[in-house]
Amino acid sequence: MATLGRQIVAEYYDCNPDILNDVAAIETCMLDAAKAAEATVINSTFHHFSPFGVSGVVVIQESHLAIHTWPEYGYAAVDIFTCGNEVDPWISYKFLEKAFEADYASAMEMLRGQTGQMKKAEIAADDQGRPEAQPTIQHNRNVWFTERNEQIAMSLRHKGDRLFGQQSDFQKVEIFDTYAYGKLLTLDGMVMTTEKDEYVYHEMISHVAMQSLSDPKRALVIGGGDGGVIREILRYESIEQVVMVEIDGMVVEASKEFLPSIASEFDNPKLDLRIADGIEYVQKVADETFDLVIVDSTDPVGPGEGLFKAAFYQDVYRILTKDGVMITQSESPRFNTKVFQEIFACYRDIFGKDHVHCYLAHIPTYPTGMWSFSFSSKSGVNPLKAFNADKAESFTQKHGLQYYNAAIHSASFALPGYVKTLLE
Ligand code: SPD
Repeated sequence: MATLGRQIVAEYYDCNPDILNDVAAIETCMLDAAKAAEATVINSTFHHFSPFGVSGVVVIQESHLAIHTWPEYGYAAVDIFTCGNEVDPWISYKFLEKAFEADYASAMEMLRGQTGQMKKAEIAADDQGRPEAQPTIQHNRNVWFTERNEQIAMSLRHKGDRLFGQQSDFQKVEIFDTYAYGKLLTLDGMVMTTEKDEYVYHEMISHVAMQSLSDPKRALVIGGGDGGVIREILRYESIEQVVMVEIDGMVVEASKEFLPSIASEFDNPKLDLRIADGIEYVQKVADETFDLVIVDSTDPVGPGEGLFKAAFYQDVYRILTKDGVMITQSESPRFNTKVFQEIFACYRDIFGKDHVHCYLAHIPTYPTGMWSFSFSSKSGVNPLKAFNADKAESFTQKHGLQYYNAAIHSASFALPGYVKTLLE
């Protein structure tokens, strides 16, 4: 029977759930399945959905391959539609069975568009007598990384291939190449930093304290495996030593290889890098050791969870010198409201209500764009009074900082009404 096309409707059971929940892996599998059947790929669009699952389509010159995955069931539903006789859809079907590590797969083929049942209209080709045009086919990949909670999502389009992707002993470490923000480092599916806006976070977590302290000599950085914080702290001549305690050596190594502009100071002789658990480290440090402690944690899931607990901050308080300051990233007031409120309450319990200040910065690649930091001081150093605007401004100019400056220093402590209310 003559038909216009063939469609295979396929089911894959007991697949590898990690593959089914990985948008970059699914896109690659589907592209490779199309290419294995010698189809010509034109376009691909893939999205990750909440809380699990990937949907996407590969448009081929000979029709399409489409997929929806349910990682929680190890199940994928696929359809492969091909026109003409050049491409065999069963090759793609078989390819995907292997690629998804399916224990069981089934499929049925439908013949689409029986030509004997249709009348073909004479439609004039728009070639005006010219020889048939041979369009150049350019594959346009449309693959998105998405960070989300149940109500809010932030997506970045990337080039499709993951530059780095490994499960460490602590978390999934991935690096993508995004169109708008350059290379992107994610941990367990959460944005940590990107090449094009990292300066906001790293300048604001470092310079607000450094410009409020007089001659800080010893700094401790907990986390910060991409190297952005130490890069900023080590700009200061007063700093004699920076101890950095990062739990995951894989983050440091991946950053050195793929984010060299951020991970640029790992060879600095003032740096004492320890791949270790920051919570255990602070327990062993002597009282009043550090002038500055910066907690550049991940979000409070996985290895970052203990860095949001009172016991850890009690140790940080103890190891700060008399006028010492602690800075933390304290999440987004909108995206992580509960954590934001709880963590500030915790700091106030430990440092005293008037010794804790919240400040904000605009970070485009973090969900909601608004991010908070905390400034907590042992003796009541006030970040608005203690800093010298002229000194801060000349430091900014000398080092070509891109976000921090004297005006931003003060302005960042001005809080919108709803943020003040959350903190009350
Ligand atoms: N959701 C992002 C929370 C911030 C995590 N730390 C960023 C690491 C950058 N050095």
